[in-house]
Amino acid sequence: MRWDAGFNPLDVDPIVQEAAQHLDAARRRGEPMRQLTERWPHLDLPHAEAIQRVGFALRQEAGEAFVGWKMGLTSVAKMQQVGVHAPIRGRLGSETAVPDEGSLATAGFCHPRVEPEIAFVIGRDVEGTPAAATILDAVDLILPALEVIDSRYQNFRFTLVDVIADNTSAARYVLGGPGLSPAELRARGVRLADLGVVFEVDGAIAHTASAAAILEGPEHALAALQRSLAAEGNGLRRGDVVLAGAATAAVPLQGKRYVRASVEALGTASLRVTAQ
Ligand code: OOG
Ligand code: MG
Repeated sequence: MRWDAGFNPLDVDPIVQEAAQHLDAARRRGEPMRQLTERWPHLDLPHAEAIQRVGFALRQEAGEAFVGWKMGLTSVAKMQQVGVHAPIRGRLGSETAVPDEGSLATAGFCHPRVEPEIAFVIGRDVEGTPAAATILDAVDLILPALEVIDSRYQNFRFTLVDVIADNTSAARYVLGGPGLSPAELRARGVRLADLGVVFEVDGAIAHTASAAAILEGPEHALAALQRSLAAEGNGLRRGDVVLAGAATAAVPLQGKRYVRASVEALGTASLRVTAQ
């Protein structure tokens, strides 16, 4: 096993190992499973993080590369949709990247949903816990993005522990463009939190939001992520991709043909959807 951060004794706990294997099988087969916390009610947040780590290490063993991080449940719309009211953090893998304007078949997933995102590409390693106001100094590019989420649990229902263990439902992501650097955004006199987000599904507007719906602005999601990494002696690294968390509720992907996220000043990210 290869680990993406320091060793944690929970990583070799047999229940953690078994839970990670179950989730990985559900992911590979596209067959939803029972919540882990129904079977093992004692599972807590450290277990959940360990299950996520072990699950991602299984994918790395199979050749997948770590690309970066995703924040989730950073907006009220998202928290209300899934009934879990705390921001969460997951890992992005190279096999889950879909090119902008690329196509994705819904076959093989459990019950995929799609949501609009704002992504950061990190330009330099981050140390300590910079405030939201200064963490953008470490960012190279801010991009419009889409995320496909696919809970590996039946009925897309889970507790906080379950969803963290399930790598925060991460399934696919699309980085759009053209994007702007934080300096270019500042030069336009625009604040990141003031950008409008329009989410279109099959040509109709499904949801609109302001980027301010993501915590107090997307840079706060980045600062919160860095705080959680720094607490483990880790940090954001040059080249990492980070999703800030959706500003709107997600929409079921099944039966749809085309989805597009437009973020004011940043551009668009889009995805063609097929059944097979
Ligand atoms: C959890 C993942 C949440 C976001 O952007 O809020 C997320 C879920 O809704 O299944 O990715
Ligand atoms: Mg998301």
